[in-house]
Amino acid sequence: MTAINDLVSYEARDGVGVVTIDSPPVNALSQGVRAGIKGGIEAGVADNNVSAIVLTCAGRTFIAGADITEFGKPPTEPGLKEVIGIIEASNKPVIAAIHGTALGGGLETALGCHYRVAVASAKVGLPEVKLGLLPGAGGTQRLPRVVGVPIALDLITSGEHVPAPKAHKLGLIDELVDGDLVDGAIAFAKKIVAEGRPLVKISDQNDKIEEAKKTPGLFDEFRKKNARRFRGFEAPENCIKSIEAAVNLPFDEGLVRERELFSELLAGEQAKAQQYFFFSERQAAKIPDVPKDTPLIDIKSAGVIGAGTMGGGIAMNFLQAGIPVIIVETSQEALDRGIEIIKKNYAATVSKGRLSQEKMDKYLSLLTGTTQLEDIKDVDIVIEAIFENMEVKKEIFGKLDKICKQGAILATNTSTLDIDEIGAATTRPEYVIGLHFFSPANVMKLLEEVRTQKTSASVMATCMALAKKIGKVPVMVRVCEGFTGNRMLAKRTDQAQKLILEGAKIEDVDRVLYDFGFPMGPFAMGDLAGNDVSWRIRQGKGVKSPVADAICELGRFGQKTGAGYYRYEAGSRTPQPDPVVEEIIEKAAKEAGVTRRKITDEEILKRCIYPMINEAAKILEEGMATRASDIDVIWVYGYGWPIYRGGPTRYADHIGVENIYNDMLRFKSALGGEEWTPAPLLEKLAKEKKGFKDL
Ligand code: T1G
Repeated sequence: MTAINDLVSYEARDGVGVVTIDSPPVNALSQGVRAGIKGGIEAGVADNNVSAIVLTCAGRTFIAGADITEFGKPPTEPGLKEVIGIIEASNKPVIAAIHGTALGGGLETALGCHYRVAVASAKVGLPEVKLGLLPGAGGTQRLPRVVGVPIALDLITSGEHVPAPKAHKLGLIDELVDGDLVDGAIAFAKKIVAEGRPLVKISDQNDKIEEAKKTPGLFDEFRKKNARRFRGFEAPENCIKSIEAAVNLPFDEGLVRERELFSELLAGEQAKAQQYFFFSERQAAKIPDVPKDTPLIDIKSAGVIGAGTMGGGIAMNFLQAGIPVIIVETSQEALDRGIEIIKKNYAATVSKGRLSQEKMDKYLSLLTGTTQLEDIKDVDIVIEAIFENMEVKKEIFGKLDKICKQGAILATNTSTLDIDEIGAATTRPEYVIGLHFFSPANVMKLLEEVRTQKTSASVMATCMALAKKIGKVPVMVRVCEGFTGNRMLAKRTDQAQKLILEGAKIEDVDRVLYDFGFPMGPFAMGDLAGNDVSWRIRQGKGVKSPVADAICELGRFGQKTGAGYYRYEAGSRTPQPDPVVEEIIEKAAKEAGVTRRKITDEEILKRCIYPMINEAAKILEEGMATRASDIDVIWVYGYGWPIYRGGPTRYADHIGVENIYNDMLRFKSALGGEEWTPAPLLEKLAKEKKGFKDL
């Protein structure tokens, strides 16, 4: 074994040169790794004792991509394209041996090899688009030459990971290896040498390119078909353009065009925001006062209390992770209804071809319904998802405390109530935690985890790990009114209500936030989620909201009643402005003595977003969230904040905290209202000309 450098080694084994990369955690293509690969390949080419070369990785995975931590720094030699060129130019076959995830530059490196083998558990993909980029080392030129342009368009603009068996069918992987990967790769190398198989250079293969030339309209059709999905993003369009270059230009010119389109994205704000978000999401998993090696509680079964919309969605997450669920309702009728909704949700996914009937049956086989609370006595975790009422919750937690085995975690899905108070209703407050799912609970990725003063480190560590297991992104916050997400949402909601009283049209407020990048504006969202949900919460707190209350008093709960802030034609979900609501608003404005006026889009946007940012500063000052970036993760995954803007605090830094501070003072003098008093932290950052990133 020869060390090429401290990250890459070379060894001749049985007539085959084996180049091994060992650069934890994911063998990312740092400068050292690139230099090591170059040296290793050159060693193999020069070694007269070998007739082929295998490129493989130690540790958990094949190369997982370029080293994202190097982005934004001056490029260093050798560049990845140069390294891939050396591999492809080798006069001996180079075989990539893939395990784990060959992603981005990792797959591009493998595509520069003459052959690729993989274990069945491996996955391959070009996820650069998720970082606001495109595959910048030949991926947009080579992948279409292997799988064809239509599939390459899907894979590159989605960034999805392709399991090795499917990649094998697509021709991306030449052979699936059973047993030891390197042994299998060496055997494969010897086989192709013995058979005299050619050095397959993907860059020379043009049949799939010629195929694409027969349907020139395919690119614009793809654009139209995905317009909604790509809305607001810059990277997908550049991905498409780069693949178009693969069809319209010779390979080498296509590489040049790819680099131009890549560089455009790399220099842009969206790529910086999405790369920031990539690390923010991973940072959120770390809780400063919960050591990495904190012992976890083994979660083998779950109980869900309440089979309503939230309870059913929560149960589905566990079923899909293979965790049996006992779901409890107060009556057989409510239980049957809840389980029927779960079945319908799965059946709908099966009918769309996104879930097999076999998997649906498997999930449902793990579900047990009961009206007897005692039946959950042996589960490892209970998630309560019942009516948002403190007395009801305290009563149920008192019962759970008596029924559930010692060591079981007792979680509540409450979105507004004090979890310290709920925990105090038990003799095990250290096992009580908030697991705040977002509706629809089986779809939204965010899981806002709420620690009380007493929640133990082990329970927190367990629930953070459990979140990942059930496909959620967890963020740990502390107990305050609305926790972190809804506490900030309340500020946006408050401003939206004031804006329509003061003269902004409902559809204008929604349009401005939709154009900002949210999936929908606050009024359309209310109509979708049901305006009665927040109405009941306001009633519980004795809080008035003139327009929102007025429409609910008319039974205008939204889409489910055919009318809310908008009206909906029968069978349609398209919001239509409704003169009835305009009259309600004008009447409320008159009663409130508000003089209505034209309000600009700019004012709408700033008044909806800046109070949220101000609230984020208060949340951080109070220690309710650990990091500014945690708040960004909450808003991207919980509320659809456009990921290409990074999140509220990232956006604040982009706009400039000082500018936000000054605008708040202007709104304060123009509109009055405590919401325009800058938080002390916001003022401090502004005065010091700093941002949330400097915290
Ligand atoms: N660069 C640097 N660090 C990375 C990294 C990368 N590409 N990928 C992961 N890490 C770190 C991560 O921050 C974490 O660090 C640790 O590895 C474990 O990651 C030229 C330009 C591979 C599927 O987009 O999708 O190639 O927190 O917690 O859940 O065209 O990481 O432990 O200190 O996510 O098991 C394209 C990104 C890059 C893949 C593993 N590649 N990574 O997931 O572990 S751009 C990607 C992932 C590119 C070329 C272009 C995942 C994973 P720490 P983790 P995981």
